[in-house]
Amino acid sequence: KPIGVIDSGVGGLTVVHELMRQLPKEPLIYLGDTERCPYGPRTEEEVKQFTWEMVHFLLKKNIKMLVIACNTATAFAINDLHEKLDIPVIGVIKPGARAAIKSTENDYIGIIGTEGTIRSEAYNDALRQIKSEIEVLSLACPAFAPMVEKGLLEGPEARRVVEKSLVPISKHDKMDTLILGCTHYPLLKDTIQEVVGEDIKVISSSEETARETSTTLDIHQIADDDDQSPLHQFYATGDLEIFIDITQRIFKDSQFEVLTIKHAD
Ligand code: DGN
Repeated sequence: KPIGVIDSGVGGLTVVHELMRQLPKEPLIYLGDTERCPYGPRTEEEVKQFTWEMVHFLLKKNIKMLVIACNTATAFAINDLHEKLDIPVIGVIKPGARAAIKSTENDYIGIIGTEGTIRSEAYNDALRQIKSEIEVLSLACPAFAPMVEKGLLEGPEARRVVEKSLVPISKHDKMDTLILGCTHYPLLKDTIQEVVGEDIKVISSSEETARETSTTLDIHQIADDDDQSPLHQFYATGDLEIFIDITQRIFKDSQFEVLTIKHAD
């Protein structure tokens, strides 16, 4: 049985990339709701409804586990999903918070994410549950995910948008760790790192999320050993041309082949 992975668009592919690296035998089914991206400005109700629609699509594909590779959907829907689904559900916020706590040396952490994620304060809660004295600085960057969905990942225009958006935090002298609290942002990581400077550790939740997926799998069904090269399936709700282009760019240096990309009806 495959592991299902969802996101509002292409961002969750950064988590898929890491899942494939850490769990090379596991077949994955990805669904990106590219048609309705971004989720950031939407209401909690809308995000919940869209997330459930994606989950129902994947349940029909018989997934054994669900990874919500979207911070906005995790912030608004994870409790509901945990409660109502009888398969394991992994979000990206707790793993992201854990990675940041491991990284910070002065307990001063910055978070960038969508308006929804920042408004929900889900990261503040997750960080303080691990360590109560953490200082948090958060900033919504609504321009980033739409820019990534267009395939603009580097170059002068991307740099201009990132610089402008990060002004409120880029001169901060205490923050030593910055969480990329949206799965689209690792695709802009080099530009973000350049703008905030090399003294700040810029971290994403994908490694920790894949690790949590792997530990959870230990107690559930792991793929058969003879499943050497699993067949991954990638679905998008919107335009396939741009989805294929971005997918090829994300997986270009990878030994893994993206085998099928289909439109999710
Ligand atoms: N990739 C999604 C997240 O991690 O929150 C959100 C992107 C968006 O819909 N704006």
